[in-house]
Amino acid sequence: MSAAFPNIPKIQYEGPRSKNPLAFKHYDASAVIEGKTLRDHLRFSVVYWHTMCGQGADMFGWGTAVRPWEAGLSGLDLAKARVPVFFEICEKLGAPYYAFHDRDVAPHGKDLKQSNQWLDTITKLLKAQQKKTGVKLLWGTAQLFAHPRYAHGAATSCDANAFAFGAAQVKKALEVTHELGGEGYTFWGGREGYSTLWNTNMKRELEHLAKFLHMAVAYKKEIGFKGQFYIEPKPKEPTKHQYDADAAACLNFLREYDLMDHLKLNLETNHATLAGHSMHHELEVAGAAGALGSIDANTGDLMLGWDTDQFPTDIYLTTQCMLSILKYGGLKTGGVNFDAKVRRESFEPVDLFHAHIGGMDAFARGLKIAAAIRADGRLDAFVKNRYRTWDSGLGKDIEKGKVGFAQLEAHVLEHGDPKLESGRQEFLENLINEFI
Ligand code: XUL
Ligand code: CO
Repeated sequence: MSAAFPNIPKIQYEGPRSKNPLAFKHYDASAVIEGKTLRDHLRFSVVYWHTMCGQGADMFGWGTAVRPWEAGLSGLDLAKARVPVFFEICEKLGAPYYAFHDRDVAPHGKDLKQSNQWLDTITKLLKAQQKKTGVKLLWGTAQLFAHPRYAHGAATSCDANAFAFGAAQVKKALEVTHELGGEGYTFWGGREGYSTLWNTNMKRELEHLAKFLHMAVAYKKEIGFKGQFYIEPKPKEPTKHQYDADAAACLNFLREYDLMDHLKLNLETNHATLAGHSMHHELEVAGAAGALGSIDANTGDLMLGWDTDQFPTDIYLTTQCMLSILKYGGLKTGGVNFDAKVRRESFEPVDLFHAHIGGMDAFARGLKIAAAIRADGRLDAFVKNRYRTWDSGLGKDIEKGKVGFAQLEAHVLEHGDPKLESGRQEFLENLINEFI
């Protein structure tokens, strides 16, 4: 094991009374809930781009992060030095998975050939570390947004040559993800959107995006990659309007272009709130469509209107996430992937541990609370009862398609107004608070 964190031991579960900041208070990986260990429910994943590459820079200032293992290194040497440190973090946290972009693990080369060679070099190191630590790849992805060639987007670029470059990059990223035994592959729009409609042919761009994804589906088959494809909704940033704006927009796009069988959604909290939704809403939209795949676990700051990618610590949020996830049968190929970064002011290496421990504990609590709410049964019973007029008689006939407008009119003429009941929002909020 590398010595990047000689003073940080493997993080242990010490229970809710522990005052040790480097211990889990709630995440007991081997404890069992609803017949499954917490480890298998939550499938925690650490991201390479924030945890390893994040420097704490923002638009007003350069990086603040103190990362002793990076001293004096750059380019491929820096990329090599980061690999064992990253796996040390995952292993000490007991996180079973990780996720990366091609260009976080290896640098941009002078051309595609060199970039691919460097990626191959790093892939070997990643593979060796996976073997050594047992940490597995949740999903891979390609970074199609940082380089100037993607100024107009990649799959939705006005320039077919940029589209081609993006495709070549995804081809390689798929190969590498396959090589590393990745359980999935994520498409996030990057710059797939527009900044002004004056210069944009939206219909053409959407068709190109669909073409791009169909090519990826074909290539996946060609190389025998069995992992799950995900699309990650985000409404804005960096473009004014991203095409994969929210769960509903993604589902509509997938249906329109015959891609529903091939992609599920990877939902991210901060993206949901930027879209004017709660994460709970997005999870329910995806779940109802049978397309809930994975989550990028983070949170925004509601006082700030951008993607702050903070670690999730709000127990209401994690409870809502876990209620929806349990309701739709749990995460299968997906995981709770911390697409989150420490604050610019939290520049010491140990902050990376505090951040992940907090997120893991918050999700463990959310899971326990969600399971307790389900075991109690009052919430489910309330919702079931609320819809009881659909379980028999008229409601059942409507659901079964047995009646039309004429019969419904006859029903109203005979029975008059419905006798509605309260939605009991406050009662239910109090009920949830019994468990938090
Ligand atoms: C950007 C974002 C990405 C994706 C992967 O907001 O969430 O990091 O998760 O490209
Ligand atoms: Co994300």
